[in-house]
Amino acid sequence: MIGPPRAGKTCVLAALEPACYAGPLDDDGQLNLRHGFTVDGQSLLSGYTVDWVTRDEDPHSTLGCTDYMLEVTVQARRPGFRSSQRVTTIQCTDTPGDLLFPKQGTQVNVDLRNRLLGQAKEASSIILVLDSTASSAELVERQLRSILDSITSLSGPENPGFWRRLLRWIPQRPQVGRHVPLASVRFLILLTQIDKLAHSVSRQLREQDLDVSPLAVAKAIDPVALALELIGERNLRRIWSVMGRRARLAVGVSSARGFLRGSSGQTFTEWSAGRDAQERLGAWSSFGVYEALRFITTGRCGGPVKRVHDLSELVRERALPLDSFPFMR
Ligand SMILES: Nc1nc2c(ncn2[C@@H]2O[C@H](COP(=O)(O)OP(=O)(O)OP(=O)(O)O)[C@@H](O)[C@H]2O)c(=O)[nH]1
Ligand SMILES: [Mg+2]
Repeated sequence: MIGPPRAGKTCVLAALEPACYAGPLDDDGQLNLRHGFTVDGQSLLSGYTVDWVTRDEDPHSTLGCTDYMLEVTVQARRPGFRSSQRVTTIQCTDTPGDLLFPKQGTQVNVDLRNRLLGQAKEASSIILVLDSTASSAELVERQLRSILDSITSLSGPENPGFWRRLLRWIPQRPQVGRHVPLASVRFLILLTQIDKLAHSVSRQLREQDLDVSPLAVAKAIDPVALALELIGERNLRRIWSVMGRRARLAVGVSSARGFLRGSSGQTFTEWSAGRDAQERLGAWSSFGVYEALRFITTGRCGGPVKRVHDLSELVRERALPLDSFPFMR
């Protein structure tokens, strides 16, 4: 999990487990995700959740790389067949934002950065987390190219994968500057804190006598158009260009804070003010977090996570992703 500082990486991680128990999210009933933390991370992440949801206490900025083991059970139900279960264990690394995306002048721990890049090079999935309400275009433009160069370069992996080990036996030219496609089979660009953006759009619409709830706004946002807006066509194309032939790229919007389901569609933040811990915990449910985990585990897209099938989709046709809202037409 990589992304600029304060993008919301830790909050998304903390919301993964509760998101799996928030209700019947898979409409077609074919997949069901459950997961549990199997090692040290467990109490830490649920502690963050409780403090944040019940008392609005922010998690501290992540200082080092922290590994969590997630165990995801995928239940496939097909009519006429006995349901089958597949358990996927994911080692997930939460990273400090300023390790890969330092602001200018920030001292970076180079050893830790290189270790993380080595890990990203071998990762089956990469989630690039971006705050949908903050401009990270400059940081991404400054850093993304060198990150992608490092994780696709042929030279110097600490722990080379099978093909890279094999390639070493074949006499070859010096590998400096040579690149291979990204080893990851899934790349998700996750645009977080969408509750804040949806809330402000909903307010603007109300001023124009359009009554659209924040949840309805969040559901109508086109993730790819928003990503184009946030980091630009060039950066999305950079990511596309390093993907392997069978790898999948998806863009999603999410909110770890979430919305109230049902008719009001308020954001959790506006609803929870002045309410006690018990009430808050009962009502809290994230948005798009479950779908992000489902993509990482199964490659399946849906809801607020959209797959990018072709380079031609990464074109900034519209000035604003809001143009794609059905109620704006
Ligand atoms: N409203 C809202 N705020 C959020 C959401 N997710 C995160 N935040 C806020 O965003 C801030 C940063 O969240 P973190 O999860 O700590 O961000 P991070 O990417 O882990 O940051 P670093 O560890 O510093 O790299 C905190 O103040 C959170 O309260 C969300 O879905 N909605
Ligand atoms: Mg963090």
